[in-house]
Amino acid sequence: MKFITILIIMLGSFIAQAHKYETDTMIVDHPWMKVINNNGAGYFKIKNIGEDNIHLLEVISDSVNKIELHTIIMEDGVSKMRPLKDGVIINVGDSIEFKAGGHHLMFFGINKDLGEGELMEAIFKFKNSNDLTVKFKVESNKSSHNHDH
Ligand SMILES: [Cu+2]
Repeated sequence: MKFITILIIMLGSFIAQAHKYETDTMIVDHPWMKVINNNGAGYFKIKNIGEDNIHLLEVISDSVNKIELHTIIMEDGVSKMRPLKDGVIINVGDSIEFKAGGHHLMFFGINKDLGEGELMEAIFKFKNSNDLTVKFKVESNKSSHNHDH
């Protein structure tokens, strides 16, 4: 019984969560976000399937006053957030996961009412390729994010 329950939860979350954005050179998999008051954090996985390195410079959105790319570093045994001012480079064939405890987006000043499960549009800006519009799905209720695609 427990197994079946878990299976149903997993299937349900798979159907509800799976969304991705694919171009000739990259796959952005399952962008999702947590919202806390007017701020939030964004997560996704980006894979370079092209023949050149990809340089993600920034992410912008009409729904957010300011978006920063952050990473988390350990300093004297304490984890601290640091802005990635030069963006992030994804080498050919590599993928980078933006996740809790690692690289992530910070959303400062969300100016739109976003309920659980709703989508927020954002634009990824790259140094060497076209902009990519994606939608972050609000999943604030999730404490962790364990699922397979
Ligand atoms: Cu941060």
